[in-house]
Amino acid sequence: MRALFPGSFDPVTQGHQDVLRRAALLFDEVVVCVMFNPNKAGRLPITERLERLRAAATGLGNVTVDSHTGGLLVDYCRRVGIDVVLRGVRGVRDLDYEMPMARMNHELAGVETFFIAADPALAHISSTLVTAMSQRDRVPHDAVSELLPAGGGDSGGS
Ligand code: COD
Repeated sequence: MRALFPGSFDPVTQGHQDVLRRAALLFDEVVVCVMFNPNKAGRLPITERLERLRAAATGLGNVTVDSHTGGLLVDYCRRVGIDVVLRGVRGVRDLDYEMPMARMNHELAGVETFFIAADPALAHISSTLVTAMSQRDRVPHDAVSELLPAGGGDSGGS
C-alpha cells in the first residue's frame, strides 16, 4: 500500500524523520510531500525544503519526495492515486487540528488518515521551534542541529 506524508517541512526536523522512518517500515511506498499551510508564514524556499527532505530520506529506498502547493491535499491524492495520509501526533493539540481535516479528506475523496504517535523524546520538536532557535544569537549551533535530521541540512539560520 502507498501512503502520503504531507507537511510544510519548513524545515524538516528529527520528529518528521522519525515518523518517516517508521512509516517506511509499515507501507510499501511512502511519498513525502511539501504542501502549503495557509496558517503558517513560509520561510524556506520549496526547493530547499525538498533538498533537506531528500537528505532526511537517505537510505529509505521506498520513500520518494514531491511538492504540491497549488491545491488541496485531496487533489494531490486523487492525481497520484493515494488514499492513505500519514500524520504525526505529538499530543491533543495536534489531534484537535487533525480530526476535522481527516474527516474532510474522507468526505471529499475517501482518503483515510493514519496517525503515528510521536516518539516522546522527539515530541517537543517543531519546525517553528527550530526556526525560533536558529534566529537567536546566543543559542549554540549544536542545540539547533540536535533537532534536525542527520544529513538534513544545517541549522537553517539563513
Ligand atoms: N514528532 C512527530 N510528528 C511530528 C513532529 C514531531 N516532533 N513534528 C511535526 N510532526 C508531524 C505533524 O503533526 C504533521 O502531521 C506532520 O508532521 C507535518 O508537520 P508540518 O508542521 O511540517 O506540516 P503541517 O502540519 O503544517 O501540514 C501542512 C498541510 C498543508 C499538509 C496541512 O495543513 C493540511 O493537510 N492541510 C489540509 C488542507 C489542504 O488540503 N491544504 C492544501 C495543501 S496544498
